[in-house]
Amino acid sequence: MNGPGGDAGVTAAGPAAAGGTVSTGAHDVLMVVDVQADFCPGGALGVEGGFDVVPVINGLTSKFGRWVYTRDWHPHDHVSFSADPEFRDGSWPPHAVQGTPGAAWCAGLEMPMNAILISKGDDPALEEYSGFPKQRLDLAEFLRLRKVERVFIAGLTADYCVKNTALDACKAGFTVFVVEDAVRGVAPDTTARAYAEMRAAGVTIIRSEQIADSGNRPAAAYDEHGHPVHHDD
Ligand code: VGL
Ligand code: ZN
Repeated sequence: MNGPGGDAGVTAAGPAAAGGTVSTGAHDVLMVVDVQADFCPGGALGVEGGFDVVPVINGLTSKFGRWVYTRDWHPHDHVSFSADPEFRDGSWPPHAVQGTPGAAWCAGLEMPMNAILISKGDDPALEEYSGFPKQRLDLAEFLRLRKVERVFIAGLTADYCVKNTALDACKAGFTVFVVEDAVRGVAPDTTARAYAEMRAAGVTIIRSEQIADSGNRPAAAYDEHGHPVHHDD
């Protein structure tokens, strides 16, 4: 083996950025960000092409052994909601309200049974774009303890939650990939700036067809009796 996931020395900004292949393996996680009805066409904050990410993401899940799915999960009186929304940071229409159809997953999104679910934005007073929310579970530490080294990010929206998730993943020390054909943004200008910011932070932008599967998977966390297994490596 020659690096995380068993790929032959492919690292961030290396061959992958140049169009090469990245092989996923035991030290990788797929993070699927906010693929919810309200961010898809017809939803309160629907983005162009939002539905198109669903089949791409569904095609990626089998190439990973760990998955985190995040969802925006706002109370009805969330601080970001405006009666006269400008569709920018701090001025959104009510969206992804807990328990409403708009907060449900986009039609057709598949989810592995043992995916981790992160709900965020549920404090009325706090905006929480990132899938590494500062409250409660320390997701970065959770992933580190499970030997995760690389985070592959897909979902909605490029300019807000995907961007903030990718930047936080970088800050937490992970090698970060954003799968651009599995991502859509709110607006072209903010999306272009988001990609520039992510690149500057060290994120590698790739396409789903560059992602191959080494077949390596994380070691089992439980034995056949359902008891936790402790691995030293
Ligand atoms: C998002 C705007 C407001 C997102 C969430 O998921 O990117 N965007 N809330
Ligand atoms: Zn939101």
